[in-house]
Amino acid sequence: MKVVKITTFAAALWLLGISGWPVHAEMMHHPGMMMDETGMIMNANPDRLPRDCPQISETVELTIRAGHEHAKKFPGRMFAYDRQEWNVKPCAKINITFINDDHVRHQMMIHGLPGYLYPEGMLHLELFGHGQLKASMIVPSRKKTYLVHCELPQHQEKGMKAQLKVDGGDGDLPSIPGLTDPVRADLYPVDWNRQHIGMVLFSILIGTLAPLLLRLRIGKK
Ligand SMILES: [Cu+2]
Repeated sequence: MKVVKITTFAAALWLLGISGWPVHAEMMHHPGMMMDETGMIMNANPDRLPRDCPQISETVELTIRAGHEHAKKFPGRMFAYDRQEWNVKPCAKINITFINDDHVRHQMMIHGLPGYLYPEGMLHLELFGHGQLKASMIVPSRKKTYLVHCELPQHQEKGMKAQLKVDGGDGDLPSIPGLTDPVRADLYPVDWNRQHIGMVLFSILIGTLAPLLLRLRIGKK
């Protein structure tokens, strides 16, 4: 009986395949997930109110850009969002336009949201390359700071970290480029032995003398 069921299922799938049913061409819809060739949206919430919100307090249009270009102002960083912090009112509806200015994959994930509205507590936007996506969310009323980041390997460490504050937030997150210090800063201690001191003094001497000597030579000519 089981075999018959499986065979019927396989036949149905095959029929769908040959009938040209546009299963591949269109955006894939799963509960809470939308995906096409440009990117993916998980857990968007344009209309369900958080339990603590009697109504939407404000509607905010937010454009968030991601890419290498935005990291140029942060020495040593590789990727970043165009802004590192956003502030909204309690129970705000946020219409997000997420733009990837790079040709590599980037995500914009917001963590710590209530699980009954956002499975696993997150909103997940992802672009497989250059392009843009739109998704909406409604934040709860609680005064809170939410983590916004890209979870691709090393992207957060390389600068793709930001924070979304509701009602001013409940603090700052560490290691946000240009905004907050890391919990533990990398240390590069110098061993100040005789050799090192000698090298530094020698470099200063050369650096001071070389231009002078050069000027003298040019003067003679
Ligand atoms: Cu990224």
